Amino acid sequence: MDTTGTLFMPPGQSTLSGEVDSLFYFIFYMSVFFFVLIVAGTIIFVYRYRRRGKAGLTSGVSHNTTLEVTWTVIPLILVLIIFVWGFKTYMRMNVVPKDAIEIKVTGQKWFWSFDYPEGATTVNELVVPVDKPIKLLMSSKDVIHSFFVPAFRMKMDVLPNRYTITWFEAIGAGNYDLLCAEYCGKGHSEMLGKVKVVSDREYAEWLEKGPGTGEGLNPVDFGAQLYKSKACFTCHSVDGTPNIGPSFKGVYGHKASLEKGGETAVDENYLRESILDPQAKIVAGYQPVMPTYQGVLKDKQIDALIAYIKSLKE
Ligand code: HEC
Ligand SMILES: [Cu+2]
Repeated sequence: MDTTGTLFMPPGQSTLSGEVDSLFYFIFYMSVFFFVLIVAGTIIFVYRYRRRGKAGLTSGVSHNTTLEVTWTVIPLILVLIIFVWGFKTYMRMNVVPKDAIEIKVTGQKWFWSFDYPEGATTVNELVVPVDKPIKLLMSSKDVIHSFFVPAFRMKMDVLPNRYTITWFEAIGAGNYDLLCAEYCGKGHSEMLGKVKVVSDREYAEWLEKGPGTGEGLNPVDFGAQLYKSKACFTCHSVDGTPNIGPSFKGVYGHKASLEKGGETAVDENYLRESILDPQAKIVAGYQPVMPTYQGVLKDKQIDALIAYIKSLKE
C-alpha cells in the first residue's frame, strides 16, 4: 500500500509498507496518549494532594478493585492487539513468496554487491522490476552490516558465515535509498546504495544488455572481476601454483601438453574452447572436472576472461 511520507519515514513504496506504518502509528499514538495521560495525572495529583498540614489528610486507602482491574485489563488488551497484529505482519515479512526472484546480496566494508540469477553483477545499485516479489539472500564478507531500505520499511542484518533472508515487492518505479544500519567501521556512513525499481520491460532490456558486463571497465579488469565472481579462482590460481586446474599465469603463448598425448598451442581459440567445452582437450596431469561455461558466460565475458589470462605473463 502506498503511504505518504511523514516526519518519521519517506513515502511507503512496498506492498508491506502500509501495514508496517499502520502498526507503527497505532503504537506511536497510543504511547503519546498514555504519556500525556500519565504526566498530566502525575502533575494534577502532585498539586491536589500536596502537603497542607494535618487538616488535609485523607483516610487510609488499601486498594480499589475496580481501578486495579481496569488498569490491568485495558493494557493487556492493547498489548495483545500489538502482539497479534505484529506477529501477522512479521510473518508476512518473513515468508518469501514462492515465485520470488532471488538475488544474492553481499555486504562488505564498505559497499554492497548484488548477483542476479542471470549472471549479472552490480555494485551499490540493486535493480529490480516493479510489482514482483524479490527475495534477498544475504551474507557479509567481514563484519555485521544491515540492509535498510526506508521506503520499503525493510531492515535485515547481514552476517558473516550465515545467510539471512528477506523479501520485498516494490509498488512504484523510482530510485530509493539503501543504507547500512549497523555501525561497521570507518566507512559505515559511506556504505550507501540505491534500489532502482524499473518496469518489467526495462528490467528485461537491462538484463539483455548484460549489466555488470564490464561497463566502464577495460577487458582485463573485467576479466579479473569475472575470475572472482564466476569462481574460476576456486580451481585456477594466478600466481603459478597448480590447483585443481592449471594456473593461469603464463599459459598464454605457450604450449599445453594434453592428457591423450601431444600438445596444443595456448591461443585465444584454445582458451575459448577450454571455457566452453572443457572436456575437448584435457591438460596432462589434471582431471576432467571443469564445468562447462556454455550458456553461463556471454561472449563479452569470455573475451574479457581471455584478455585477463593473456595479461598474466610469467
Ligand atoms: C571445478 C574446478 C574448475 C573451475 C571452477 C574452473 N576450471 Fe578451468 N580447468 C579445470 C581443470 C581441472 C582444468 C584442466 C583439465 C582440462 O583441461 O579440462 C581446467 C582447464 C582450464 C583451461 C585450460 C588451461 C590450460 O592450462 O591449458 C582454461 C583456459 C580454463 N580452465 C579456464 C577456466 C575459466 C575461465 C574458469 C572460470 C570461468 C574456469 N576455468 C573454472 C578446473 C576448473
Ligand atoms: Cu555496513
